[in-house]
Amino acid sequence: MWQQDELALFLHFGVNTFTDREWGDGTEEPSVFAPHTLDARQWARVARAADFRALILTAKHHDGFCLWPSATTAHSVASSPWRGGGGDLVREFTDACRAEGLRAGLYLAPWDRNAPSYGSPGYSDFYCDQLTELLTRYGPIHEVWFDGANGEGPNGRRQEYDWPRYWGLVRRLQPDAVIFSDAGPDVRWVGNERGVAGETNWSTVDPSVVPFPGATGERVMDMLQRGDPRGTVWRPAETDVSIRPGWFYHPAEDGRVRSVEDLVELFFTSVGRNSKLLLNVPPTRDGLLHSTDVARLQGLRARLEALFAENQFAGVNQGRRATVSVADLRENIASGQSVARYALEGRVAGTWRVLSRGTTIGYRRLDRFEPVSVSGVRLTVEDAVGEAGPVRIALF
Ligand code: FUL
Repeated sequence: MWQQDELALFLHFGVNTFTDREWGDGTEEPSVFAPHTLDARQWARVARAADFRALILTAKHHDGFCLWPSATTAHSVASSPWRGGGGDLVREFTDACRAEGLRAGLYLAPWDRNAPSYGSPGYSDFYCDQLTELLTRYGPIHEVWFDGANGEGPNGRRQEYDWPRYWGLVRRLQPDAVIFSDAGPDVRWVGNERGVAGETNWSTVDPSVVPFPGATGERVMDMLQRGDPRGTVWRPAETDVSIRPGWFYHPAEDGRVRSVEDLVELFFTSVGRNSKLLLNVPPTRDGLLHSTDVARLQGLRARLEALFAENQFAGVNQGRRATVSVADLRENIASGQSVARYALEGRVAGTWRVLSRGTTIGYRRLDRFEPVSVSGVRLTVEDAVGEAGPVRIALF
């Protein structure tokens, strides 16, 4: 289900939105947080209209400012002028998601540049208390997003994160939540923030190569990007990327929102490569998604609907001709992933011609080629791990 959702919306929002920064340093006055016309329903409505199925909000970023009234710190919306200090954005967000029939997810940065305890064992207690609030007050949380970033806190110390404890807590409080972090345990990072999954992308990984979130090195990045067919655990890749240059809203970037063509390209390099796309669309200082971003999301939806309007596969294989330029291939991932190399051929003027070649398929593989008139199509699995099951083919 997580992967079938295909599209999720990432919302970076907080004090950075008002200070025009990407990483706050934790000294921001809560008074800067004043999104006067904030409407989380608008976020969810826009997401739903664009066919996104889930949303993930930065409940706390590295600046430590909490978007909910946390008992763990005064550094939160409760100390801000928003809703007279009585607001709870996590509540408004989760309510809005549910009202629109969408799944709600939360990001809680472990790296906290405000918490005085950061860099000492006590911080893990503090962090777990925050997680507990988020996972017990707001109903079902679909995904918990753990950022591996591990910088210095207010007293110059780094924190040793206790991942098994954090993940264990999520398991206990929200057993159905999907846990994201660099290396899993449930879903993995795709290894870059450019929106590009590996051409070869296995949903399985070797966990020993990525021993902890934030681990770096060529082998680690390669494992995140491509997975491993001999991998022992199922951890499909999530592709997180922003619709703007930054993760947070900056007025100076209003002219640099990704074009519809660019978003379609992202769809092909993420969803079309066996990955889920987590697209960041940051709310503005008004607390709304910007009209340009909204128009681009609508444009993406319209383009995808037009592109995938009518599957030509059955028709051409029963003798009709059709001009096609996109192939949509799918394995039944309920029984795993096995195709390691394939060739897709079309019957063109009586002879078989290769339309596309590739390695992995997985949940979904999208290939584009020059428009060609075909009267039949066939797929050859040239290499597989174990026994390859049936591959569903659609042509557009
Ligand atoms: C990174 C963070 O440092 C960025 O600010 C952003 O939140 C991105 C999604 O993850 O690790």
